[in-house]
Order: sequence, then structure tokens, then C-alpha cells
Amino acid sequence: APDSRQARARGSLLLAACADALGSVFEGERNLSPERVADAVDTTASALCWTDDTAQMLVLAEHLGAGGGRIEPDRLAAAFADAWSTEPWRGYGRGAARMLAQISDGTPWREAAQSAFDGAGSLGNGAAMRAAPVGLVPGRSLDEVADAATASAVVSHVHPEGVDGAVTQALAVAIVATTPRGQRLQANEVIEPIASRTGAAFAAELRAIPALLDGPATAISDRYRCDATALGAVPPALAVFLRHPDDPVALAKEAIGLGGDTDTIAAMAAAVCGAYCGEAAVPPTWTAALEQAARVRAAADRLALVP
Ligand code: F2R
Ligand code: MG
Ligand code: MG
Ligand code: MG
Repeated sequence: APDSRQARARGSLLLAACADALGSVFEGERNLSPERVADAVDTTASALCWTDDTAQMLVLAEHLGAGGGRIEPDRLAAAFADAWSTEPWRGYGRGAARMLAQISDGTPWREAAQSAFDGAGSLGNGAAMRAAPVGLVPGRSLDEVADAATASAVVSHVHPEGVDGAVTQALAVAIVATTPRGQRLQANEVIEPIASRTGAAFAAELRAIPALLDGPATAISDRYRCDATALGAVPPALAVFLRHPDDPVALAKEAIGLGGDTDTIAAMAAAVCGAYCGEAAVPPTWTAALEQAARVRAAADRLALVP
């Protein structure tokens, strides 16, 4: 059925993977010309190859699907480390690669995650960029989603902002995945349930979104850093989704056009959009070009069937 849990899960993971691939070409660039971005998004001539964002999202989706929707931290950390050591060329950042190498070499994940960034823990957006599957597990309350998102984050990101990024992304997906289509999406019905479950810094950035929904997209890149931190990337991704909830192509162009962490901001916005719109909204030219599309669909199907 077009609006089933399966359709929403497929939409979310497929769109996230496509947007990650589309955005990856521009990662780290600023002041992108709209023409360059539109050209890349509109003409998907070559294969859509995804990066660490999708690699980790698929690991988490498969972990949840195989484990009845529960996070088992030791096994999840080992699976992230395996994915990195098999494909270290996926575009991982240096901090993430160092930590995953330590875990691969036998350092307990708690120790590796706690000692990152001189003991502060990572506040990067890496726990958020992979968190969508947590919001796609059927039948969970928002408090349960927030707890599972936290458990999925802390195997690598123990800084409260790194955790809040994952909580925000998983909750956004969970909220829109159960919102009936055709009903106009109210920004505050998405933002408030999330902001009430994050720390003060994150809540303030989320509550700035409604003022950015009607103006030019440059207001978003003026307001947020759009970088590889959770606080700098997750709120603008949610803003772009709320500006284009049913238009994945416009969403991808705008998210990438912000510049900075383009693959990650586009992937996060797209994961929420796909959870809202379902698989039918994913451009067929994108899925036809997408690397390992069958694996992405299978991971979504298994998630949607978790009892
Ligand atoms: N990192 C990239 N792309 C740039 C490099 C790609 C290429 N391989 C290269 O090296 O040239 N992309 C991917 O990483 C981002 C997700 O990052 P993740 O997994 O959270 O990693 P990390 O290293 O933990 O954090 C990212 C950056 O955040 C800042 N940061 C984190 N914790 C900090 C702290 N406690 N204090 C200060 N800064 C902190 C650092 O700048 C980290 O580098 C995604 O974009 C993904 O696509
Ligand atoms: Mg990436
Ligand atoms: Mg639109
Ligand atoms: Mg990135």
C-alpha cells in the first residue's frame, strides 16, 4: 500500500541514500551556485554512490531489523567498525575513522567514544546522520524513540550535542512517519515534541526554525553553521524538510545549496521527507542509479516488519 509502514521506511532510507550520494560531490564547499547544484540533482547520469552516512545508516537499520528493533551496543559498535574497516574509503572524517580503528583493534567502544576529542566526546553529526532507522521501528512511543536514539548514538558520540542530534533526527522521522498524508504538516507539531526532549542548546536552535520557513534559503545558511557538527547541521536539515515536505527534488537542491556538510544535511532532510512521503515520491531516475538499492529496500522492509 502506498502509505504503509513499508512504503514510509523504503521512502526514508532510499531518499536518504540518494541525497547522500547527490550531496557528496559538494561536501565542504561554500557559496555553491544554484545552477551547479540544479545540474547535479536534475541529471543523475552517473551512478549514485553513497558515503559513510548511508553506510552507517544501513548498519543501524540492519541491526534493528535483525534484533527486534532493539539496540545491542556491543554488537552495534562492532558492526560500525566492520563497515569502516571493509570500506574505509567511504568519506569518513578523521575523528570517526580513528575511533572505529580503535574499536576494530579491540578497544572497548565506551573507552574509544569517551576519549574522543580530548575526553569531550564527539559532537559531530555522525550519530544523527545514521539515526533515521530508529524512528522507523513501528509501534514505539516518542520517549522510546528518544531512548533508542541515545543508545545508538553513545557507541561513538557521547557529547550531549552529538546525542541530541541523533534524538532529533530519529524523532523527526518517527513523527512524520505516522502523520497521515494530505493533512497539512504543522511545523510546531514536529518541532515541539523534539525540543522538549533535547538539551537547551539544541532546543534553542530547533525553535529558531519557524522564523526561517517562508524567507529565502540564505536565511538558513546565515542562521546555522551547516558544518559537520550536530548543532550546526541537524536544525538546518529539519528546516529544509519543513520548507519542502513533499518535494524531494526541491529539498535536495536547497539542502545541498546551503553548502558545507552537503551530503549529510541533504541525507538527513531527505530521510525525514521519505518517511513522510513514502517510496512513491522517490524519483525513479534516482533509484535506478542508486548503488545497492536492493539492499536499501530490504533493510527498510525488515525494519517495517519488526513486531
Ligand atoms: N567528515 C566528513 N567529511 C570530511 C572529510 C572526508 C574525507 N575522508 C577527508 O578526510 O578528506 N564526512 C563525514 O563526517 C561527518 C560525520 O562526522 P562524525 O562521524 O560525527 O565524525 P567526528 O570526527 O566525530 O565529528 C565531525 C567533526 O565535528 C567536529 N567535532 C566533533 N566533536 C568535537 C568536539 N568535541 N570539539 C570540537 N569539534 C568537534 C570536528 O570538526 C570533527 O571533524 C559527516 O559529514 C560525514 O559525511
Ligand atoms: Mg558522508
Ligand atoms: Mg516546495
Ligand atoms: Mg558529510
